Amino acid sequence: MGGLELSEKGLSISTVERETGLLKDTLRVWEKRYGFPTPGRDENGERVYGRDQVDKLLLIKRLIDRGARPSKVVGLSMEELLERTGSRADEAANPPELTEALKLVKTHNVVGLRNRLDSSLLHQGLERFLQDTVAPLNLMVGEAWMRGEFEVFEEHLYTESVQALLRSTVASVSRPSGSPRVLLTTLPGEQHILGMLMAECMLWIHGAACIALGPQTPAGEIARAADAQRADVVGLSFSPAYPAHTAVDTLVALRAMLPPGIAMWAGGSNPALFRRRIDGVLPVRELAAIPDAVASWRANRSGT
Ligand code: B12
Repeated sequence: MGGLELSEKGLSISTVERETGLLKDTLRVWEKRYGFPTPGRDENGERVYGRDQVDKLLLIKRLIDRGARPSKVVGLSMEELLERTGSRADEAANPPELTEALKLVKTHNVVGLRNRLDSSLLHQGLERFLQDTVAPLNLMVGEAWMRGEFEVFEEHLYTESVQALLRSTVASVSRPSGSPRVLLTTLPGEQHILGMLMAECMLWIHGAACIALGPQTPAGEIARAADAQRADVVGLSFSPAYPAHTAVDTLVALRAMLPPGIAMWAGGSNPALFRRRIDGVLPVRELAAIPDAVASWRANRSGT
């Protein structure tokens, strides 16, 4: 997924830290304590990791985020990790129309995929489509990529198809006069945009107005845009791939740049958003929490 810094020998420890969210120190300690990961060395004696090791580390991280102890999971095989993370079991439980959509991506049938998605949208309506089709499909595409079943370009085919459909739908429901006015973007380095786009759809459905800046806006620019656009809320999206410390540091810095009257919402499944409270920043774990966030903002604004 995305342009990784893959030299012929493998990935540097910094890249692995960024991709997995596991600190360099943790990677070194595990190597010594549990005999995994097992990096090679480059010509300068620096550690280099293979893609297969990074895939395993992502699964280990996921189990640890759910409360597992490193001593119980770091030594497991890929098979065992897939079982424990539920990737295998989930696959069998997927609704057939989602499995079919995934097959259409795999066979590069973009027209078929668009038709499949259009039809689900018409049947389900936008809100259910986001929650019951797009959200689980994102997970399935991510899992398939982790099992090595999807190429980068296939993921791009998927993202582009969903993105095109959501954008055209948003264009038909936008009401510029809604409130709150939410400025939406991601921070530099965050290429995942579906979360932001899904949040935008959900906000429109619930009567808010969105100003979409697209992805990767530097904090200073976000503050200037919020002022120029008279935004009530700055909404940012963080995928689990985004480095935890950068997310927290930048949220704190941006909070200090924005006037107190502008709220900040940080959405997405990045665990850093939920580990510890960040003053003046509302974490939004899932789409279903958006209506409450909007209602609380309105209640505060009207002083009730
Ligand atoms: C498509 C995709 C890509 C595409 C993105 C294309 C694009 N233009 O968006 C590409 C190919 C570029 C890509 C790249 C990478 N990806 Co990727 N990607 C995905 C995938 C399949 C879906 C992406 C997505 O947008 N998800 C994020 C959103 C939709 O979900 P969410 O965070 O749970 O957010 C929900 C709510 O919280 C809410 N929400 C989100 N934002 C906001 C904001 C506000 C304001 C509000 C109110 C609510 C809200 O809405 C969402 C609805 O469900 C996911 C799989 C997955 N499980 O998500 C992997 C995934 C996120 N990627 C992953 C990885 C590792 C990467 C790469 C590091 C891979 C690499 N080796 O290069 C790069 C990183 C690129 C970068 N620097 O950002 C991992 C992250 C794992 C981890 N723990 O670190 C995942 C989880 C896949 C996996 N299972 O391993 N990826």
